[in-house]
Amino acid sequence: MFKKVLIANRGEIALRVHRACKEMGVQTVAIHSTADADAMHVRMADESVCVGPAPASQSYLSIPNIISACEITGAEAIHPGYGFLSENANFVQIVEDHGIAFIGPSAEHIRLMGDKITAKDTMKQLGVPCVPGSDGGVPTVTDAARLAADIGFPVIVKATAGGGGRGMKLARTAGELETAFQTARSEAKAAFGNDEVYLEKYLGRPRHIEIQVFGDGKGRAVHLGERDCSLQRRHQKVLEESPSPVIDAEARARIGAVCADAVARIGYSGAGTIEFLYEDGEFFFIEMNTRLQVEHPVTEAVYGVDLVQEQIRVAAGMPMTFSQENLVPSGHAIECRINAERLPNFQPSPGKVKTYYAPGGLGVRMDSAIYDGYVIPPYYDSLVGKLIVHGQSRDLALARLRRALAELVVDGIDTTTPLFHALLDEPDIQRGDYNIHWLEKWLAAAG
Ligand code: MV4
Repeated sequence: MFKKVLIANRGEIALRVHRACKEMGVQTVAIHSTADADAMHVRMADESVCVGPAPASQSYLSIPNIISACEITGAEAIHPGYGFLSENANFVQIVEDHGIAFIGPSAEHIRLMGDKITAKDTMKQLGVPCVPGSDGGVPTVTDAARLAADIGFPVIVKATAGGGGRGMKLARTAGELETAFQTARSEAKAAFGNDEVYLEKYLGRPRHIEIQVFGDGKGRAVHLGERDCSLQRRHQKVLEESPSPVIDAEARARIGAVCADAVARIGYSGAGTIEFLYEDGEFFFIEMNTRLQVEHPVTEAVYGVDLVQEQIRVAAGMPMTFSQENLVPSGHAIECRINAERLPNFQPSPGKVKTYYAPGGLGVRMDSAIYDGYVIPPYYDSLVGKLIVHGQSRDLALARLRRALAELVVDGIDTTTPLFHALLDEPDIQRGDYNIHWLEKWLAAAG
C-alpha cells in the first residue's frame, strides 16, 4: 500500500479521498490555490502545497506544479477526484513517466473513451447495445444526408471530442440537417480543435441511466448496478438515485453483466461509469466516464462499499475485494447536489458562510467542505455539498430526504436547497415518473 497520496483536487471530493486514505493508514498531501489557503481540504490533510494562483488553469490544472508537489512531498500516488485532470490522458502519461502511480485507469483507456466515436465502436464490438447511428465519423453533409435518411429523423450530430452535452446539434427534419451538421463541426473545431462528428438517432424522452463498473486491470470486473441521473438542468445533474425507479433486478443483472464483461475484456482498471439512454425498456450506450463520479455515494450506500478505498487498493496493485456475488444491493439512496446558487436563475452565489449545520441521523450522509465562516471563492464550480440519504425503500428514502433537508442550515449565501423541497412535493418525483426533459420543463413552467 502507498504511504502517501497526493489529492489533486479541492472541496468535498478532496475530503472524500482524504477520509478513504486515513482509514487505510495512508498519509495525505493536499494541493491548493492561493484562493483556497483556508479551505477544509487543506486543513484536514497531513501536508499541503500551494500550487498556484486562483485560476484553475494555473493551479489545479497545472501539471508541472502538481508533479513538483509530489516530488517535494514524496507522495507515491495521485488521486485526481473528478473534473480538473481526472480524465486527462496526457496528465496520466506524465504522472507515470515520473514514477508516480495514477489512481485511476490507464492513459490508453482514458484516451479510448475520451474519443466518443472510438468509445462507441469499442462498446459495440464488445456487445454493449448502442444508439443506432453512423458507423464512425461522418465526413461530409452528403454522407450525413444519406445516413440520416437511413436512420430516420430526428437525428443528432455529436462531436467525437465532445461529451456531457458539449458539441451536439439536433436536426428534426432533413431541412435542418445541413445547418446542424455545419454548426456542430465548426463549434467542435473551435471548442476541441477536432471537427470530427458522428450521427445518432435522436431519442425523444429517454432517461439517463448509468452503470457503475469496477475493474482490477487484470481482466476481472464487476458492476454495482445503476444510477438514475435523469434530473438535469443544462447538462448538470441535480438529483441522482439508485436504484432507478424503472429498472428491476433482472434488467439490472442483464445490463450489468454486459457492462462488467465489456470492461473486463479491455482490462480496465478502477472505477468507471457506462452511460445509457433508456427508453421503452431498452438501453442505448452513449458514453463512458473513466473517473469517480460526483454521485458515487448513492452506489456506495446501496452496495455498502467504499469505492475510493477500492480505487486506491487496485492502483497499489492489490487484489479487488469486490466479487459480483458479494455485491448485493440493499434499499434506496438519493443524492441532492447543494450548489451555492440563487434561485430561480441559478446565478452563482459565492461569499461567506455565516452558519453551517449538517443534517445527520440514520441513513444520512453529508459530504461538504464548508464550515462556519468559510468564504466560498468565485473561481470554481458551485457545488458546496452533497446530501445523500439511504432508506430501506424509495418512499422511506424520500421521507428521510425531506427530514434531512429541513435540518440543513447554510446561512450567508443562497443555495439550491429550496429546489429540493419543491421537487419532493411533486407527484411525478414521488412516483419516479420523469425523464431527461422533466426538470427543464418544470422549471420553465414555474417561471
Ligand atoms: C442524446 C439525446 C437523445 N438522443 N443522444 C446529452 C449529454 C450527453 N451525454 C448525451 N446527451 C444526449 N444525447 C441521442 N441519440 C439526448 C441527450 C440529452 C441528455 C442526455 C442525458 C441527460 C440529459 C440530457 C439533456 C438533453 C439532451
